[in-house]
Amino acid sequence: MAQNIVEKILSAHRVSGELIPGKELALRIDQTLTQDATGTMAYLQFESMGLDRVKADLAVSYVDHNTIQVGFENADDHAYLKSVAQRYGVVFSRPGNGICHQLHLERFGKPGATLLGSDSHTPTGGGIGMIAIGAGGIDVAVAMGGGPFFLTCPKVTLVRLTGSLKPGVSAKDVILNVLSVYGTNGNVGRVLEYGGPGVADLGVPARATITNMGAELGVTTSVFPSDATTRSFLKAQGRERDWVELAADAGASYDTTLEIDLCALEPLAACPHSPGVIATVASLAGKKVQQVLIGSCTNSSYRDLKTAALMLRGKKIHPDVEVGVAPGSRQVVEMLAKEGLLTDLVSAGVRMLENACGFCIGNHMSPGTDAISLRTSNRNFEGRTGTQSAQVYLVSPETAVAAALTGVFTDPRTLGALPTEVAEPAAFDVDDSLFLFCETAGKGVPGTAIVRGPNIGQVPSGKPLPEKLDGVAVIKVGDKITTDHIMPAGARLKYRSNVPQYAKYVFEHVDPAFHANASANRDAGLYNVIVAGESYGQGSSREHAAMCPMYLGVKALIAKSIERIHLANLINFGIVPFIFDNPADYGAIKQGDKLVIDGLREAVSGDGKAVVKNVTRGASLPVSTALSTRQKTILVNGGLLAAVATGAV
Ligand code: MIC
Ligand code: SF4
Repeated sequence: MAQNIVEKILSAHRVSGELIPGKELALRIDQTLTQDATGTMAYLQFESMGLDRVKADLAVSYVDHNTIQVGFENADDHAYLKSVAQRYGVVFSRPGNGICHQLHLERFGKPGATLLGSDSHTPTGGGIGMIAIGAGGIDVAVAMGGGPFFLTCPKVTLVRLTGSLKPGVSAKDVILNVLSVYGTNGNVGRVLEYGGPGVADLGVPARATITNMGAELGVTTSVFPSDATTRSFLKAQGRERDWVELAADAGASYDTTLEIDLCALEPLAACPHSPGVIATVASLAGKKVQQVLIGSCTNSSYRDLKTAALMLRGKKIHPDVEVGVAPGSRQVVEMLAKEGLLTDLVSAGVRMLENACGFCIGNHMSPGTDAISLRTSNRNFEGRTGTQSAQVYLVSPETAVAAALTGVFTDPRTLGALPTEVAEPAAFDVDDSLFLFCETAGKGVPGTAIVRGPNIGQVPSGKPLPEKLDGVAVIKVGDKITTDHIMPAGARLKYRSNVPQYAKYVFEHVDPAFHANASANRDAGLYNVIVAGESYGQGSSREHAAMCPMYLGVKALIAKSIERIHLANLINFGIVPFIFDNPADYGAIKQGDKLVIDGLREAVSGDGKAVVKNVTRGASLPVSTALSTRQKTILVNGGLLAAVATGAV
């Protein structure tokens, strides 16, 4: 039977389950990646599984998020990650090497392979034809140990590209266009497969920008074919041997199709405070801009930064705008330096930033009060920059540079002659010396002492599901609550390895009393329940957004809908993810209400149907949770680690 690309890769990696959309599927994972902000917990959980080494073909541990090192915490984390990598046979990417997704694309990704990463932008690998999926750290730990990854078999949408991009319009505008069509919610359980004649017009960095930001749609992943362009990219990275051709069979079928004519696209921007609020740059023209930042795993490739440097050549940035550039990898910096492009950037007045996540995660370069910041990154959630009142717009590198020069939103096409599309080099500068390959790669060095500074905490353990839930609606939130709302990033990130400490900041900017209220309920023997609207848990893969609430005694969430990675994380940490049967019942609970669910354990192990009794208001609200047998076992045992420890899964 004719297969599309997604079906080809999924069927080649199927361990169990069925390739029927909506059914649970277990996949063999070829490669894993972690980054430092999620990695410490992933490796602590891996350690607790008692395995003697990593079993996946390749596991890489990147340090790219918390590289600022204010205080001892980040440095402690790096030392732990380095030692644990050596001990278990994980490749360690030292700070200074670059951003995980850019580096993985450059040095390790393989068309046709599966990649599981503890970061929601792992689908960047889809740019070279991988099925690359973001997941919580514990799922990645299981995959490192050779265990399969369980997911809901997705529906596949074909995004059929025709035509070619006009000068001044680039990959970011393609994905912003897709976001304008599909929005940031309602896309769970879907993969976007790109195809059509327009694919040939896009280089690998452009494809990777598009698959990277597919994460903002909430899809499981996005994938491009592997063709002659992919082959030249891998060849230029000295890895032509990793290339295989990958195309959909003639007559392959898709659930739905979206047609995009690349010629018809124009520069776009995602407006505050969601990647799904799209406007044309032309409609914003003239609006004053205070900050422009180019970089992040979405737009920090050699192609993007060379384009920026050429646009800035011989010019100066506007006196009212601060401009920063954070390259994606050391390779990119070296190539820019050798070609004199770094000089173009610096002499234009750009502040060169470290090749790391940096500004994107809000750990520096916070804009001023009420400032408008144009960024080439992928998320503009409120407060993510570290400045609650800042207004962040997500744009292409071309639009970012246009504003850097003029001080206002400017359609780059109005700037006059734009540089011609940057050609990929025939050979990239390859220098893998900031990767520490374990001498006995994949085997590990059993005697290695693991370095545990005071910032390295313990993994909290979950308690089995009670027969009955006696609880309190500890918080009630609205729609589109992101993991940044639940577990703030930025300056708080450094507590990632220490759950009791990090838990103090759960919902910090939504309800500053959350920690105190939740702790008081827990200490009084009551369970905490979170009540939410649509699309709860958008954004990152950070499992802390489930782990820290679990630590504070949260045992159930009742929402109108829940996003994929977060849903899996809730189950992994023993929090029951209920959906209102009648969305209007959301109005029947207020913060602080006493809630009781009789027969909770029975409901979860059975058909997932339960009734929430709102004791305070005398209402009975039907709720449901759709769980696989494995997920039921995990919840009943109090989470994945507990279930693994008891041998239940
Ligand atoms: C993000 O962009 O929000 C992050 C930080 O990269 C997260 C991972 C994390 O929370 O560490 C992600 O996207 O998964
Ligand atoms: Fe890093 Fe930002 Fe990419 Fe997350 S989105 S991996 S913080 S660059």
